[in-house]
Amino acid sequence: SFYMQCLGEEAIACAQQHALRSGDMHFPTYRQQGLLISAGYPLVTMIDQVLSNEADPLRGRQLPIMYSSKEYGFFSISGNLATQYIQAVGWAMASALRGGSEIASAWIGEGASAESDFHAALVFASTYQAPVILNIVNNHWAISTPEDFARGASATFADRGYGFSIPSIRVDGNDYLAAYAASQWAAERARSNLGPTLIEWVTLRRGAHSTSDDPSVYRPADEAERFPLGDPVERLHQHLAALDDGTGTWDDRCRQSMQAEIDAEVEAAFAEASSHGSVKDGHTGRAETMFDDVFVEMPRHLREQRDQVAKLEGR
Ligand SMILES: Cc1ncc(C[n+]2csc(CCOP(=O)(O)OP(=O)(O)O)c2C)c(N)n1
Repeated sequence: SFYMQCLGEEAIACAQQHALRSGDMHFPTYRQQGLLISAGYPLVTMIDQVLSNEADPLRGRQLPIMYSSKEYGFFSISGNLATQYIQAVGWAMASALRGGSEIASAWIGEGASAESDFHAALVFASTYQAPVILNIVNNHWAISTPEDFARGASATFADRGYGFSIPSIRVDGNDYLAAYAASQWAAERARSNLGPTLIEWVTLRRGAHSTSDDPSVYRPADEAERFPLGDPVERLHQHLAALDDGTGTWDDRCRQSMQAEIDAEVEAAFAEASSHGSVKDGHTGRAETMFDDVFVEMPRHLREQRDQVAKLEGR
């Protein structure tokens, strides 16, 4: 029913996932599905949620693309943007207070960085030297609003960190190796008690904002071709091809066969998830499950309502 792509910004989340460890926690927006995919979270389960079928792990309580997996270090996505920042900083402060080595990673788009939660989070991150990575994904668009609107008088989004004495850098987000190296550096700083690091990732949203958006009405059709940082997948291919010493470790043939393998994997995952049904054919979670997981001990009146729903549905 609804989907949001990360086309053109895949390198950032995919690379950062490999710089963090099990036990760390990401506080993502809807545009970091790469964190889950590169951590090996099952594609079938992601598609189950997109189809809102009976196997949806969140049982229809979230928007289709708002995943949640504590086990994979992926905090439940909130539709209220910028909340991720204060939650991540609070989580990182708690980790430090416990004497733990786990770090947090906060995610925000450049548009949402104009929210007051962003600035409140930076005050606390700086004051308490919280072990957190503060990611700003500057993909140049906040739906139809260009990035310079949210940036205002600042030269860059990274500049915002300096006012809080937070080390802040701007990184080519379409270079997978740079995304990995910068993430590793920031993670290492957090783990060594050197506090927060702010990273502005420069990239481009190549697709629509969401399936409800039509970018052709507000931006040029050839923007992606003209973007100087290119495409992250193409650039990773070029990095790998440059390492090939003629023995065929990575060339166009390898790329084609890997592409075919991945296409087949996605198609198979889609077929498997579709076999669990979808919201369209009525194979959704049972209505009475809406009462589960809310109270440790469910109050009597809710137990009664749950039983009434089950009865109405013939169970
Ligand atoms: C607090 C809040 N305000 C407004 C919205 C509506 N909204 C959803 S996405 C979006 C644009 C966000 O742009 P940006 O932060 O640049 O992230 P991007 O979508 O480009 O990844 C807006 C305004 C929201 N979800 N939450």
